[in-house]
Amino acid sequence: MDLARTLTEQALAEDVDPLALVDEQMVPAMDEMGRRFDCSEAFVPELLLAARAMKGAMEVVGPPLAEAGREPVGRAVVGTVQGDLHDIGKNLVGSMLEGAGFEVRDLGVNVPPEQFVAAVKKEPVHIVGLSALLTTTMMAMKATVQAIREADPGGEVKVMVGGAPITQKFADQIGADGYGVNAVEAVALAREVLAGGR
Ligand code: B12
Repeated sequence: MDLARTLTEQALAEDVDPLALVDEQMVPAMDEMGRRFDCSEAFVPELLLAARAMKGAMEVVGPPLAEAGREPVGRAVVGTVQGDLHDIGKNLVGSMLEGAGFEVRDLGVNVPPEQFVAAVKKEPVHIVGLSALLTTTMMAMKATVQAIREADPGGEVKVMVGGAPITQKFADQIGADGYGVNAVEAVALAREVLAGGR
């Protein structure tokens, strides 16, 4: 974690674009860890180390990413759905939204539907981003979309979904307003929502 932090600080000191650092170095590195895990070249302890390294690097790269934005352009709530503890992708989505100028409230991981509902009731929110990495938690995503719809019958709050097992088809099935394959698409979706395109 410390090494990742130091290397990230060095890269930023050398004027490497923070977005390029995330997109071209950090995300592909995590993808590579996923590939190794899939073919039993890496195991849970290595994954945890990689996740901690990613977290440390994100703590360094997050503020400059956010600075790249200006006045808040909109409000977003993000969280990983109930039963799911994966937060790297969700954190990336949150940081990228901040980078795009959104004010982001991160509810964390293992977030029950009622906590998302409480967050959208508390203050006006343009968009909610739900993340799920386990096939077993996809149903919690469905329940969360339903709960938000019931709490917001006028459809003011738009819901976007993402995470490795999520597809456009699944997003349509559960009635989400949008699906993004990565954090870059999450930003594009959020902008589209603000522009009234969804
Ligand atoms: C790192 C990791 C872990 C870490 C998580 C650390 C952390 N703090 O997040 C640890 C070791 C804790 C872990 C635990 C487990 N894991 Co795990 N894990 C992974 C791994 C290797 C990488 C996930 C990751 O961080 N990817 C990098 C990020 C950047 O990508 P991402 O999350 O997909 O996010 C991107 C997009 O999906 C998208 N996105 C994500 N969220 C959102 C939201 C919105 C709104 C939008 C638009 C886009 C979006 O944008 C992101 C950025 O580009 C994956 C394998 C893989 N290839 O995905 C397995 C994986 C997800 N894990 C898996 C499993 C089984 C588990 C465990 C059950 C293992 C166990 N037996 O204990 C536990 C579950 C714990 C729980 N209850 O959640 C399986 C899931 C299988 C399945 N079909 O459900 C996978 C696929 C591995 C495998 N091939 O078996 N895991």
